[in-house]
Amino acid sequence: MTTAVKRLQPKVIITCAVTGAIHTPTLSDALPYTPQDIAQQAVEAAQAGAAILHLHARNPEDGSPTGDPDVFAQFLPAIGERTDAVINLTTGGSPEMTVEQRLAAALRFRPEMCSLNMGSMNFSMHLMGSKVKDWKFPWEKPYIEASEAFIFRNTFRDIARVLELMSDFGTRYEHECYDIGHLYNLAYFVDRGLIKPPFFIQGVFGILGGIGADYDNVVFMKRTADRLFGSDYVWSVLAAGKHQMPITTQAAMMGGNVRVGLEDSLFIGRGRLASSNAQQVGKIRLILEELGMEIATPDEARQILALKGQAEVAF
Ligand code: KMH
Ligand code: ZN
Repeated sequence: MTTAVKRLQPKVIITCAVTGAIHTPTLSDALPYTPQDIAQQAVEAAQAGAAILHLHARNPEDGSPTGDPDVFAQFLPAIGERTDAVINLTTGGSPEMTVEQRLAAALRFRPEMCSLNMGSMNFSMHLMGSKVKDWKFPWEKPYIEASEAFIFRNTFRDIARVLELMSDFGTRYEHECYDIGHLYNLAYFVDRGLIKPPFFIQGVFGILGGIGADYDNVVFMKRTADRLFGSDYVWSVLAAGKHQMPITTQAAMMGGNVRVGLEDSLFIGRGRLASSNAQQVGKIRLILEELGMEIATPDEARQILALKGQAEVAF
């Protein structure tokens, strides 16, 4: 333990968010949406170094987001058979889903992890795709445009409900915090004993409606989390679009973990679309290893995050 980086964090956990609900098929041919493609890209991302796979489902015919557990069932077993990566299911879903729809897959499959969004907010992607003339599917343009009026609902009661409904399953959370206030919402639940350490905070930077992807903001969020939670939390960062690689690299340099994947950015470099999720995982892995950091295996991530283990899921 001679370097500052090693003192702060021996291994870095890479999460890959494989498809999400923000981007649409026209924006990138690489965005997976059939169960086969989601499974294949997830497995390849794990092989490239992702210890955690954050997963959404999409309708196989047109790539529109869905929370239907029957669609998740078409790719979860295939991923579980082919990799030992930690499966983390979304409970954020998409703008068009109710909180119940967002939770359905996590309730059925009882994964090792699920996301838990820590506050309500504007969440807009209406600036995306302004240059697109021909959309592959009719749902895409209205979906993107409607997000200008979207409120991403995560009230205290909603969060409490997720915690209550998931409490018997031993699932732990990726606490998505899109602004400093969301850390205080998390502290509210920690103070009431409803969330136990070590909890995994995913700082989200650069969503229109959330905190901006600025280096000062990353420092501010980390300092606030340190003040509120001391050593009770494990920190990770994602950043949207072109900010993905610089901001996640900064977070890792500060002792944090990182999330990449086509859910968060479709790009691999300036103006260059990524060819796959694995390409982004490979890039951040290379950057971190060149900086002298080591990448956590799935079992090391399980240990760091006190997860229940792959044998305890229901798929
Ligand atoms: N798309 C990310 C910015 C969720 O799935 O719960 C947020 C997200 C939400 O990952
Ligand atoms: Zn997500």
